Amino acid sequence: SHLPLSVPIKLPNGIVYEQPTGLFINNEFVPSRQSKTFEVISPSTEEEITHVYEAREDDVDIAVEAAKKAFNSTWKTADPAERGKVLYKLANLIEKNAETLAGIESLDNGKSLFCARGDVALSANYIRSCAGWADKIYGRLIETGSSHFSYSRREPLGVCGQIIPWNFPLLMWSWKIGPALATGNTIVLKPAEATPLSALYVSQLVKEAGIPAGVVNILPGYGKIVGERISRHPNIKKIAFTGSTATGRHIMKAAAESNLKKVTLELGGKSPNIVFADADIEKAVSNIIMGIFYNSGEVCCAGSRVYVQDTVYDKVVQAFKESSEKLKVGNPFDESTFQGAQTSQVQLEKILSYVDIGKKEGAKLVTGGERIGEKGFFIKPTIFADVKEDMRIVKEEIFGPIVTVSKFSTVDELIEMANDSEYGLAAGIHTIDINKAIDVSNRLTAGTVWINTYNDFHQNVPFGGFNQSGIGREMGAEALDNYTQVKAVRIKIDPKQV
Ligand code: TXE
Repeated sequence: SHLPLSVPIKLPNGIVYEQPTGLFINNEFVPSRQSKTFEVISPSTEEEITHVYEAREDDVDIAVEAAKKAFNSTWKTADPAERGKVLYKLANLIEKNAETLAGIESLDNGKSLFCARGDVALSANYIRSCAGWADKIYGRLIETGSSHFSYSRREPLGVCGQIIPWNFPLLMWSWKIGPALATGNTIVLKPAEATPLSALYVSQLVKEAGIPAGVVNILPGYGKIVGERISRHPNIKKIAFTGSTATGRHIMKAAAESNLKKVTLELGGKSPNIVFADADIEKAVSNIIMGIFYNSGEVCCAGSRVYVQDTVYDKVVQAFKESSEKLKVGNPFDESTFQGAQTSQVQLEKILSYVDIGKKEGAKLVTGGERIGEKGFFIKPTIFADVKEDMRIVKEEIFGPIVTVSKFSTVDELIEMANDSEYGLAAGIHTIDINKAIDVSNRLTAGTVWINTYNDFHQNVPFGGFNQSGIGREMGAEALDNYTQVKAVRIKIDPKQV
């Protein structure tokens, strides 16, 4: 293949930039060993954007070797403040390139610029937060009596494998690399095959920020090839994955069967978003819209099951329908677009198949349920009401702009319905009653509970799943725990020598 290592791309917002196409290993872009490439398409036009090099098993081995060398020679023992310094620089560079990055995300993923700009801001904030943590990683001094001096330290794990999905390519990159780098680990990361462009673009910024060669390695490629090799690699000490529950389960098995690498998983969800009769209905409706239609519904914690108290049920369904029908869906680069394209044809078809399933199951289609146009993967915001709790559209993660609305009367009945899920990622509560809000949030099986808000992230607030929604937490102090291991040191004090 004669694919150049970078190609000029003109974004629909007018920005022209150079897109790297190579694997990023040892701070250089290189062709894959086997010179294979794959096509990257724009979900909003279905046209080819470019090809990029496709990593294979042999490339993984080379990248792991580079990461291992960088870990042992520089990064593990670097002055923690130095790690912080380069991460601060990286955060600044992300901000400096914000419009280009947002454009790349919109082009590659199909999401609206409105959503993409939010991702870029969250990513920069999170990398900056990790920069701040870098020199504040502490062990403990443990009092064990006068015969010993005991303390613990938190040490990095080594080379970490990271596999990310296509719904938030840049944001998931930041959630993965931030805590790993702050704590002194090195990285081999695989972006999703559908959306490799932003991770390659920011690799230039990684180098520019002064992160040493080999610390961050980026390998675009397929899950079954690169992902599989990462999951089973004997020199990778930890794997962090975001994606489907099925693939997460598979990765955990691969980690166990190889070298028992530590595993953190951020998986699917079917999160309840609850509206009590006393809620501010207008605000609640705007939050249930943000909950399910933000990012075209491709959000692991999407509020995909809405529960409305019986006395306001009809009113809420009506207001939800009217507001949803006003949402602007279409060209992600149009400044007024709220919802862009779904990321792939496979997803488009999966989502539309659930529309048929819902209809067959006898749910009431309130609005939407169709593709928009014939070019680009656009779907109308879709609401099913009057659902039964055992319907597949209520049980299974659809991962698109489709929501079900159920009715409840008592809190006990609500809790039972809301918690009846194999997942447990997030939940939303809308009420003006503080007692109800706290009581219900305590009783929900969810890693995050949003009260009178939804899909509302902050870099210092941990995020992750109960049940089969995951293992471990991202962001906040908790994320650092997943990237360090505790070493206990015990020194015997010999009184004779005093
Ligand atoms: O996910 P996969 P898919 C859910 C969502 C979606 C469904 C299927 O419901 O409709 O999953 O999407 C890599 N070893 N979510 O098939 O397979 C793959 O290359 C190692 C929710 O795209 O989980 C990509 O980089 N890696 C989710 C990443 O895993 C493998 C986000 C995610 O792809 C692999 C995405 C393997 N054997 C999908 N197979 C969320 N929680 O946000 C694939 N991969």
